[in-house]
Amino acid sequence: MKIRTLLGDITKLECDAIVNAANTSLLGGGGVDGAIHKAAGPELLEACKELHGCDTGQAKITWGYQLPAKYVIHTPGPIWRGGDQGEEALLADSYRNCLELADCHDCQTVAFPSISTGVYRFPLEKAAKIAVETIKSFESRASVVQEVILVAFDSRTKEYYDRALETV
Ligand code: AR6
Repeated sequence: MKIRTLLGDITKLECDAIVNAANTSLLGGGGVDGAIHKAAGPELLEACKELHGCDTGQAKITWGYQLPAKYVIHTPGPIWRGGDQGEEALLADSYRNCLELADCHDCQTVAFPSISTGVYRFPLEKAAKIAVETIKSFESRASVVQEVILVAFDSRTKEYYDRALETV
């Protein structure tokens, strides 16, 4: 399994699945969630309504509709509340559950945004390490997933990902 980083807009990627850093309502929001809904078109919101929300750290899947990606995997990451509310384990759960869902749906390539590090204020350095650790520990269990792309929307995020990939 290959892991790489990319600076760019996740809504433009032609991969089997892109991950959405959603909220527990799954009914859209700002940030990457807003961008994904805008690019996928209104059918995505209709599909999300049928899912009746999602718990933090869990994941649910829909089609990608107008997106170049076949599927969207929606996961609400944890809101950072200082670090003693199980945030690190919940962030790892988000990555792991998305990868398991992708594998079950025959996805070979999966792209992640930096879950929880925007509006949810999870510290970037910690989040990048958790992302890389969780993806690497999934490697031995992956039967279909061959490539994971960590998509950074800004260069600071990409630097933390690249550093984590070298050290974790
Ligand atoms: N492509 C890739 N990454 C992006 C894009 C994009 N088009 N747009 C933003 N990012 P955030 P969170 C980056 O706030 O912290 C929403 O309202 C962004 O720069 O989108 O998990 C949801 O509905 C940052 O690095 O997600 C929830 O209510 C990263 O994506 C809440 O925000 C995540 O930032 C979730 O907050």
